[in-house]
Amino acid sequence: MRIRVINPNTTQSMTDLVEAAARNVAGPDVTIEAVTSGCGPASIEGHYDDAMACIGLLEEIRKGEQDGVDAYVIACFGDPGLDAARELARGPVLGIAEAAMRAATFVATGFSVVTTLSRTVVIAEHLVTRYGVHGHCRAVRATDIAVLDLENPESCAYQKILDECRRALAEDRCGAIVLGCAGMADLCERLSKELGVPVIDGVSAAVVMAEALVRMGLNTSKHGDYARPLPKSYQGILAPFAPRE
Ligand code: 2AL
Repeated sequence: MRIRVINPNTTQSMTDLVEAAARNVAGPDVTIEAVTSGCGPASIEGHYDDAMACIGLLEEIRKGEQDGVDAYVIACFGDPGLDAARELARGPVLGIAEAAMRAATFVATGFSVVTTLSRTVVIAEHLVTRYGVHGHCRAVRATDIAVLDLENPESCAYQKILDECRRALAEDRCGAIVLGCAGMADLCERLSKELGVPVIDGVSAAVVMAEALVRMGLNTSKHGDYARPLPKSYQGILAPFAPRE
């Protein structure tokens, strides 16, 4: 089974981190193919970045369909382009925010999300509404660490995230923590041990769930709105992305 894990930002070091997390949970017969978007923002931390990242992401889905990939993971907590990706793909496509939030509901009645910059909080809150988990999500908390600073030891990212998780557990009545960025995947195990509660990394959750769906023989429905995009002409710089027969 081939699962393509797409980092929709253009930072290769983040793809490497995500790839390691994905390989760590994948079953023995699963090949993880981690790819970095070929165009777009270096990190995704706002609505504009989110929108601009979709083209590169969808291009990777298009290539994956030509290559016969079985399932995809979109490794960014805004789940950019998720519905559009599902229109293009035959197999399942999982976003890490959706996978992490749903995983959290199996192990706690309430979870809090601990994410990067404050400006990304609304994006996660919109996803909570979209996925219908507002009855489970107690809070979305920012650490004010920029995505690319997660890799910078001088940002003290681990300590800031640990402190925010502790505040969430003390103040939010949550039993689990959802990590609000793919770049936090490498911190998950350590945080979980130190906090003594389930800490959910969306990359791991999405890989395991994608694998389960493929094993169940479930593909993305092509009946209705996830049917292939209708062929038509696109103008200007988007002309090459026009859907074809
Ligand atoms: C993310 C993420 O997972 N990757 C990225 O570039 N931005 N999410 C976030 N909340 O900052």
